[in-house]
Amino acid sequence: MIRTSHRKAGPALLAVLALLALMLGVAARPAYAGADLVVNPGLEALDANGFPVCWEQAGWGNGSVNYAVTHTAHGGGNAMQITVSNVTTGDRKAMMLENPSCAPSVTPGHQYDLGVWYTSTSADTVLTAFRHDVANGWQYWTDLATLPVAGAYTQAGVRTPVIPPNTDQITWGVTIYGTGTLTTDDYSMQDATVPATGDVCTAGPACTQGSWAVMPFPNPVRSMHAIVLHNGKVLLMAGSGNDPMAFQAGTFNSAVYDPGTGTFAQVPTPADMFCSGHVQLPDGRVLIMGGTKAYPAADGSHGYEGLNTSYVFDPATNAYTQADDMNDGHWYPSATEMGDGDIITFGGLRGDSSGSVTQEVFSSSANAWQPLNAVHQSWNFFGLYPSMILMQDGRLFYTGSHVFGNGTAGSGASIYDYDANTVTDVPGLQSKDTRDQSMSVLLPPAQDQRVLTMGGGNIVTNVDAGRQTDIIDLKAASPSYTPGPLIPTGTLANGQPESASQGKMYVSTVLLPNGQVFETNGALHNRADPVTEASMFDPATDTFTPGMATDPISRTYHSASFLLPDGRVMTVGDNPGNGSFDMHVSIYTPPYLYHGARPQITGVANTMWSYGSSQHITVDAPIVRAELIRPAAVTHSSDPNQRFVDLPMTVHSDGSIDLNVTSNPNLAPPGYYMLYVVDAAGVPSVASWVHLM
Ligand SMILES: [Cu+2]
Repeated sequence: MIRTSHRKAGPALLAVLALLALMLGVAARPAYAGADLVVNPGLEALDANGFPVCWEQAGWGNGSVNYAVTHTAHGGGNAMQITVSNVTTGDRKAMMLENPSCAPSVTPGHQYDLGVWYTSTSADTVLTAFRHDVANGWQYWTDLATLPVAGAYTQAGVRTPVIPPNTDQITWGVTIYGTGTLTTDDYSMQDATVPATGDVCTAGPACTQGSWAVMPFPNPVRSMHAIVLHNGKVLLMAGSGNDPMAFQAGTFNSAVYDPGTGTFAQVPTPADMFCSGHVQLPDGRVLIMGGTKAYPAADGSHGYEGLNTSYVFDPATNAYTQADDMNDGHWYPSATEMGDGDIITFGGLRGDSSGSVTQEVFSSSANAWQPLNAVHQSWNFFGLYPSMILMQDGRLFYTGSHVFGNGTAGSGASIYDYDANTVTDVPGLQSKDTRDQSMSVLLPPAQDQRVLTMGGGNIVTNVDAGRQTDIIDLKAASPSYTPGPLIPTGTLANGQPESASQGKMYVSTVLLPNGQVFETNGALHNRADPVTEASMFDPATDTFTPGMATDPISRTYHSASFLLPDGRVMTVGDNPGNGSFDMHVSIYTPPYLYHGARPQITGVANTMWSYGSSQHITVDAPIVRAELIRPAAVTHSSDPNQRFVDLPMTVHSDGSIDLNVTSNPNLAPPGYYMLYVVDAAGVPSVASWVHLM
């Protein structure tokens, strides 16, 4: 270990090294490879107060804490010790000082291997990183690994995610948030960037735009609901399929599609699950709540009415079984899994077709909906299919995306705190009354806690759908939307380009395993005027790349797009105003599948994953990223559970990898996930399924 070479290395030397690396190009071995970028890594240099130079004591909360320099070191004479007792809130850490001469300099796009020797009597520790944004200063970046209890000195190592743009320095350290003693020593940080392989794409436009194929077999059901199952198949639910004749006849449909064989298995469907809510339970079964009790009466005496019934679909048997009833009817309810595995449901229309303000909670452990008096009630009407996204602190973000008409009162977006039972308006959503059938998505990685809301119209006023997008950072103390880039304009059915003010409703977004967000589908007006346009949104730069290949089939109302385990995107549905339903299945092959051999996950030591654990996998080629992507459960452009959770890596000398699983279930609610690895060219593996509990 180079113990002192960087102690005097100020910004100037680091800048020279960085410049040298730039001149050599990223493809060259970085000039400082192998050098330890940590200043005073062995903690041997002490300041006037006897604390290690370039290190600081940080943290918040109650309890008592003692920082000390101990001579029971791993190497040399000093180590840092933090002893914590009687803590109920907060955390403590010894961090690198956030100043230009102490914080390690980094290059955006590179990855770094971090190491630290430690002993710990507490399981409540986490290696935490902060980044310096050249525009906005120091900010929390991400948690990287939980350190297991260790009685003797143990080395923890983790590879950072790719350094985000506009980052010039990072700091990191080990946080302790429970009772115990943590001792650390001999920190290390090395640039681990591997040269990118050459571009081998020979597929012409598909190299940059991807390509679409319309499958030779039709969808057997008018599916407006699509749920990816942990056996890799897709549950397509129609119920009556928005067909009043089928409803009258009691003809309800669903089918399970096998992407491997292109075959469909019809599933007996006991109720009209048209316009129900749905979400995967922690054990991989699918909970379905509500649906259609009645279509509007011909005499106008009532509108759509919501069922209060609920069913569970089991992928092992391809069958529905009835669960107990909810407290209220819900037609177009939301369904969000919470960190404890319970499901919370909001909104929709009741059995008498009025709006439901009854919040419902399904206890996954009790396998039952909870009685009304056991559920906090805000008595707030969140609307129809309100997009409710779980935040890392357990609160819910209502993004403003919804179905039918105007936004909610106030700013049109809010945060609901279930425990405190408070609803707080969130400012900044543009044109909240034209976000009908917009799309919201938690951007990759979930650790960044940023949500993108895009497009939308209004089926009542039927104004042109807009191009507006809004982005929010939910880590902020008082989160507020800010305008994002405009959705690229597309082409209307008559071949005319959209005007500069025309955008889309019925937008779909799909989180891809390379960390990009594919945007497709949409129309200018209520069930009319499809827009041909697809783009790629990059969360690292908040920009759209327009001109992706477009689906040969128009996809508007009641369409859905979602990620298949093999890394392709499946698209179904379209239900225009004439009442027809498109039965074609389209598959999008993203550009990354034209760029050479895919890395393969050759082994997953254990497919049952626990929070805060480290999971061993083997791969057949060097990789730069690994993540969990939650399988889709989408309807009406809405999948509030869609998320991409980074798995910081520890790479061993034999090429095998340990993946560090977040300790926070709110970042990755329990259930089955698709595990992907991605190589330096951005090419992902096929997913392996893991069960996080
Ligand atoms: Cu609908």
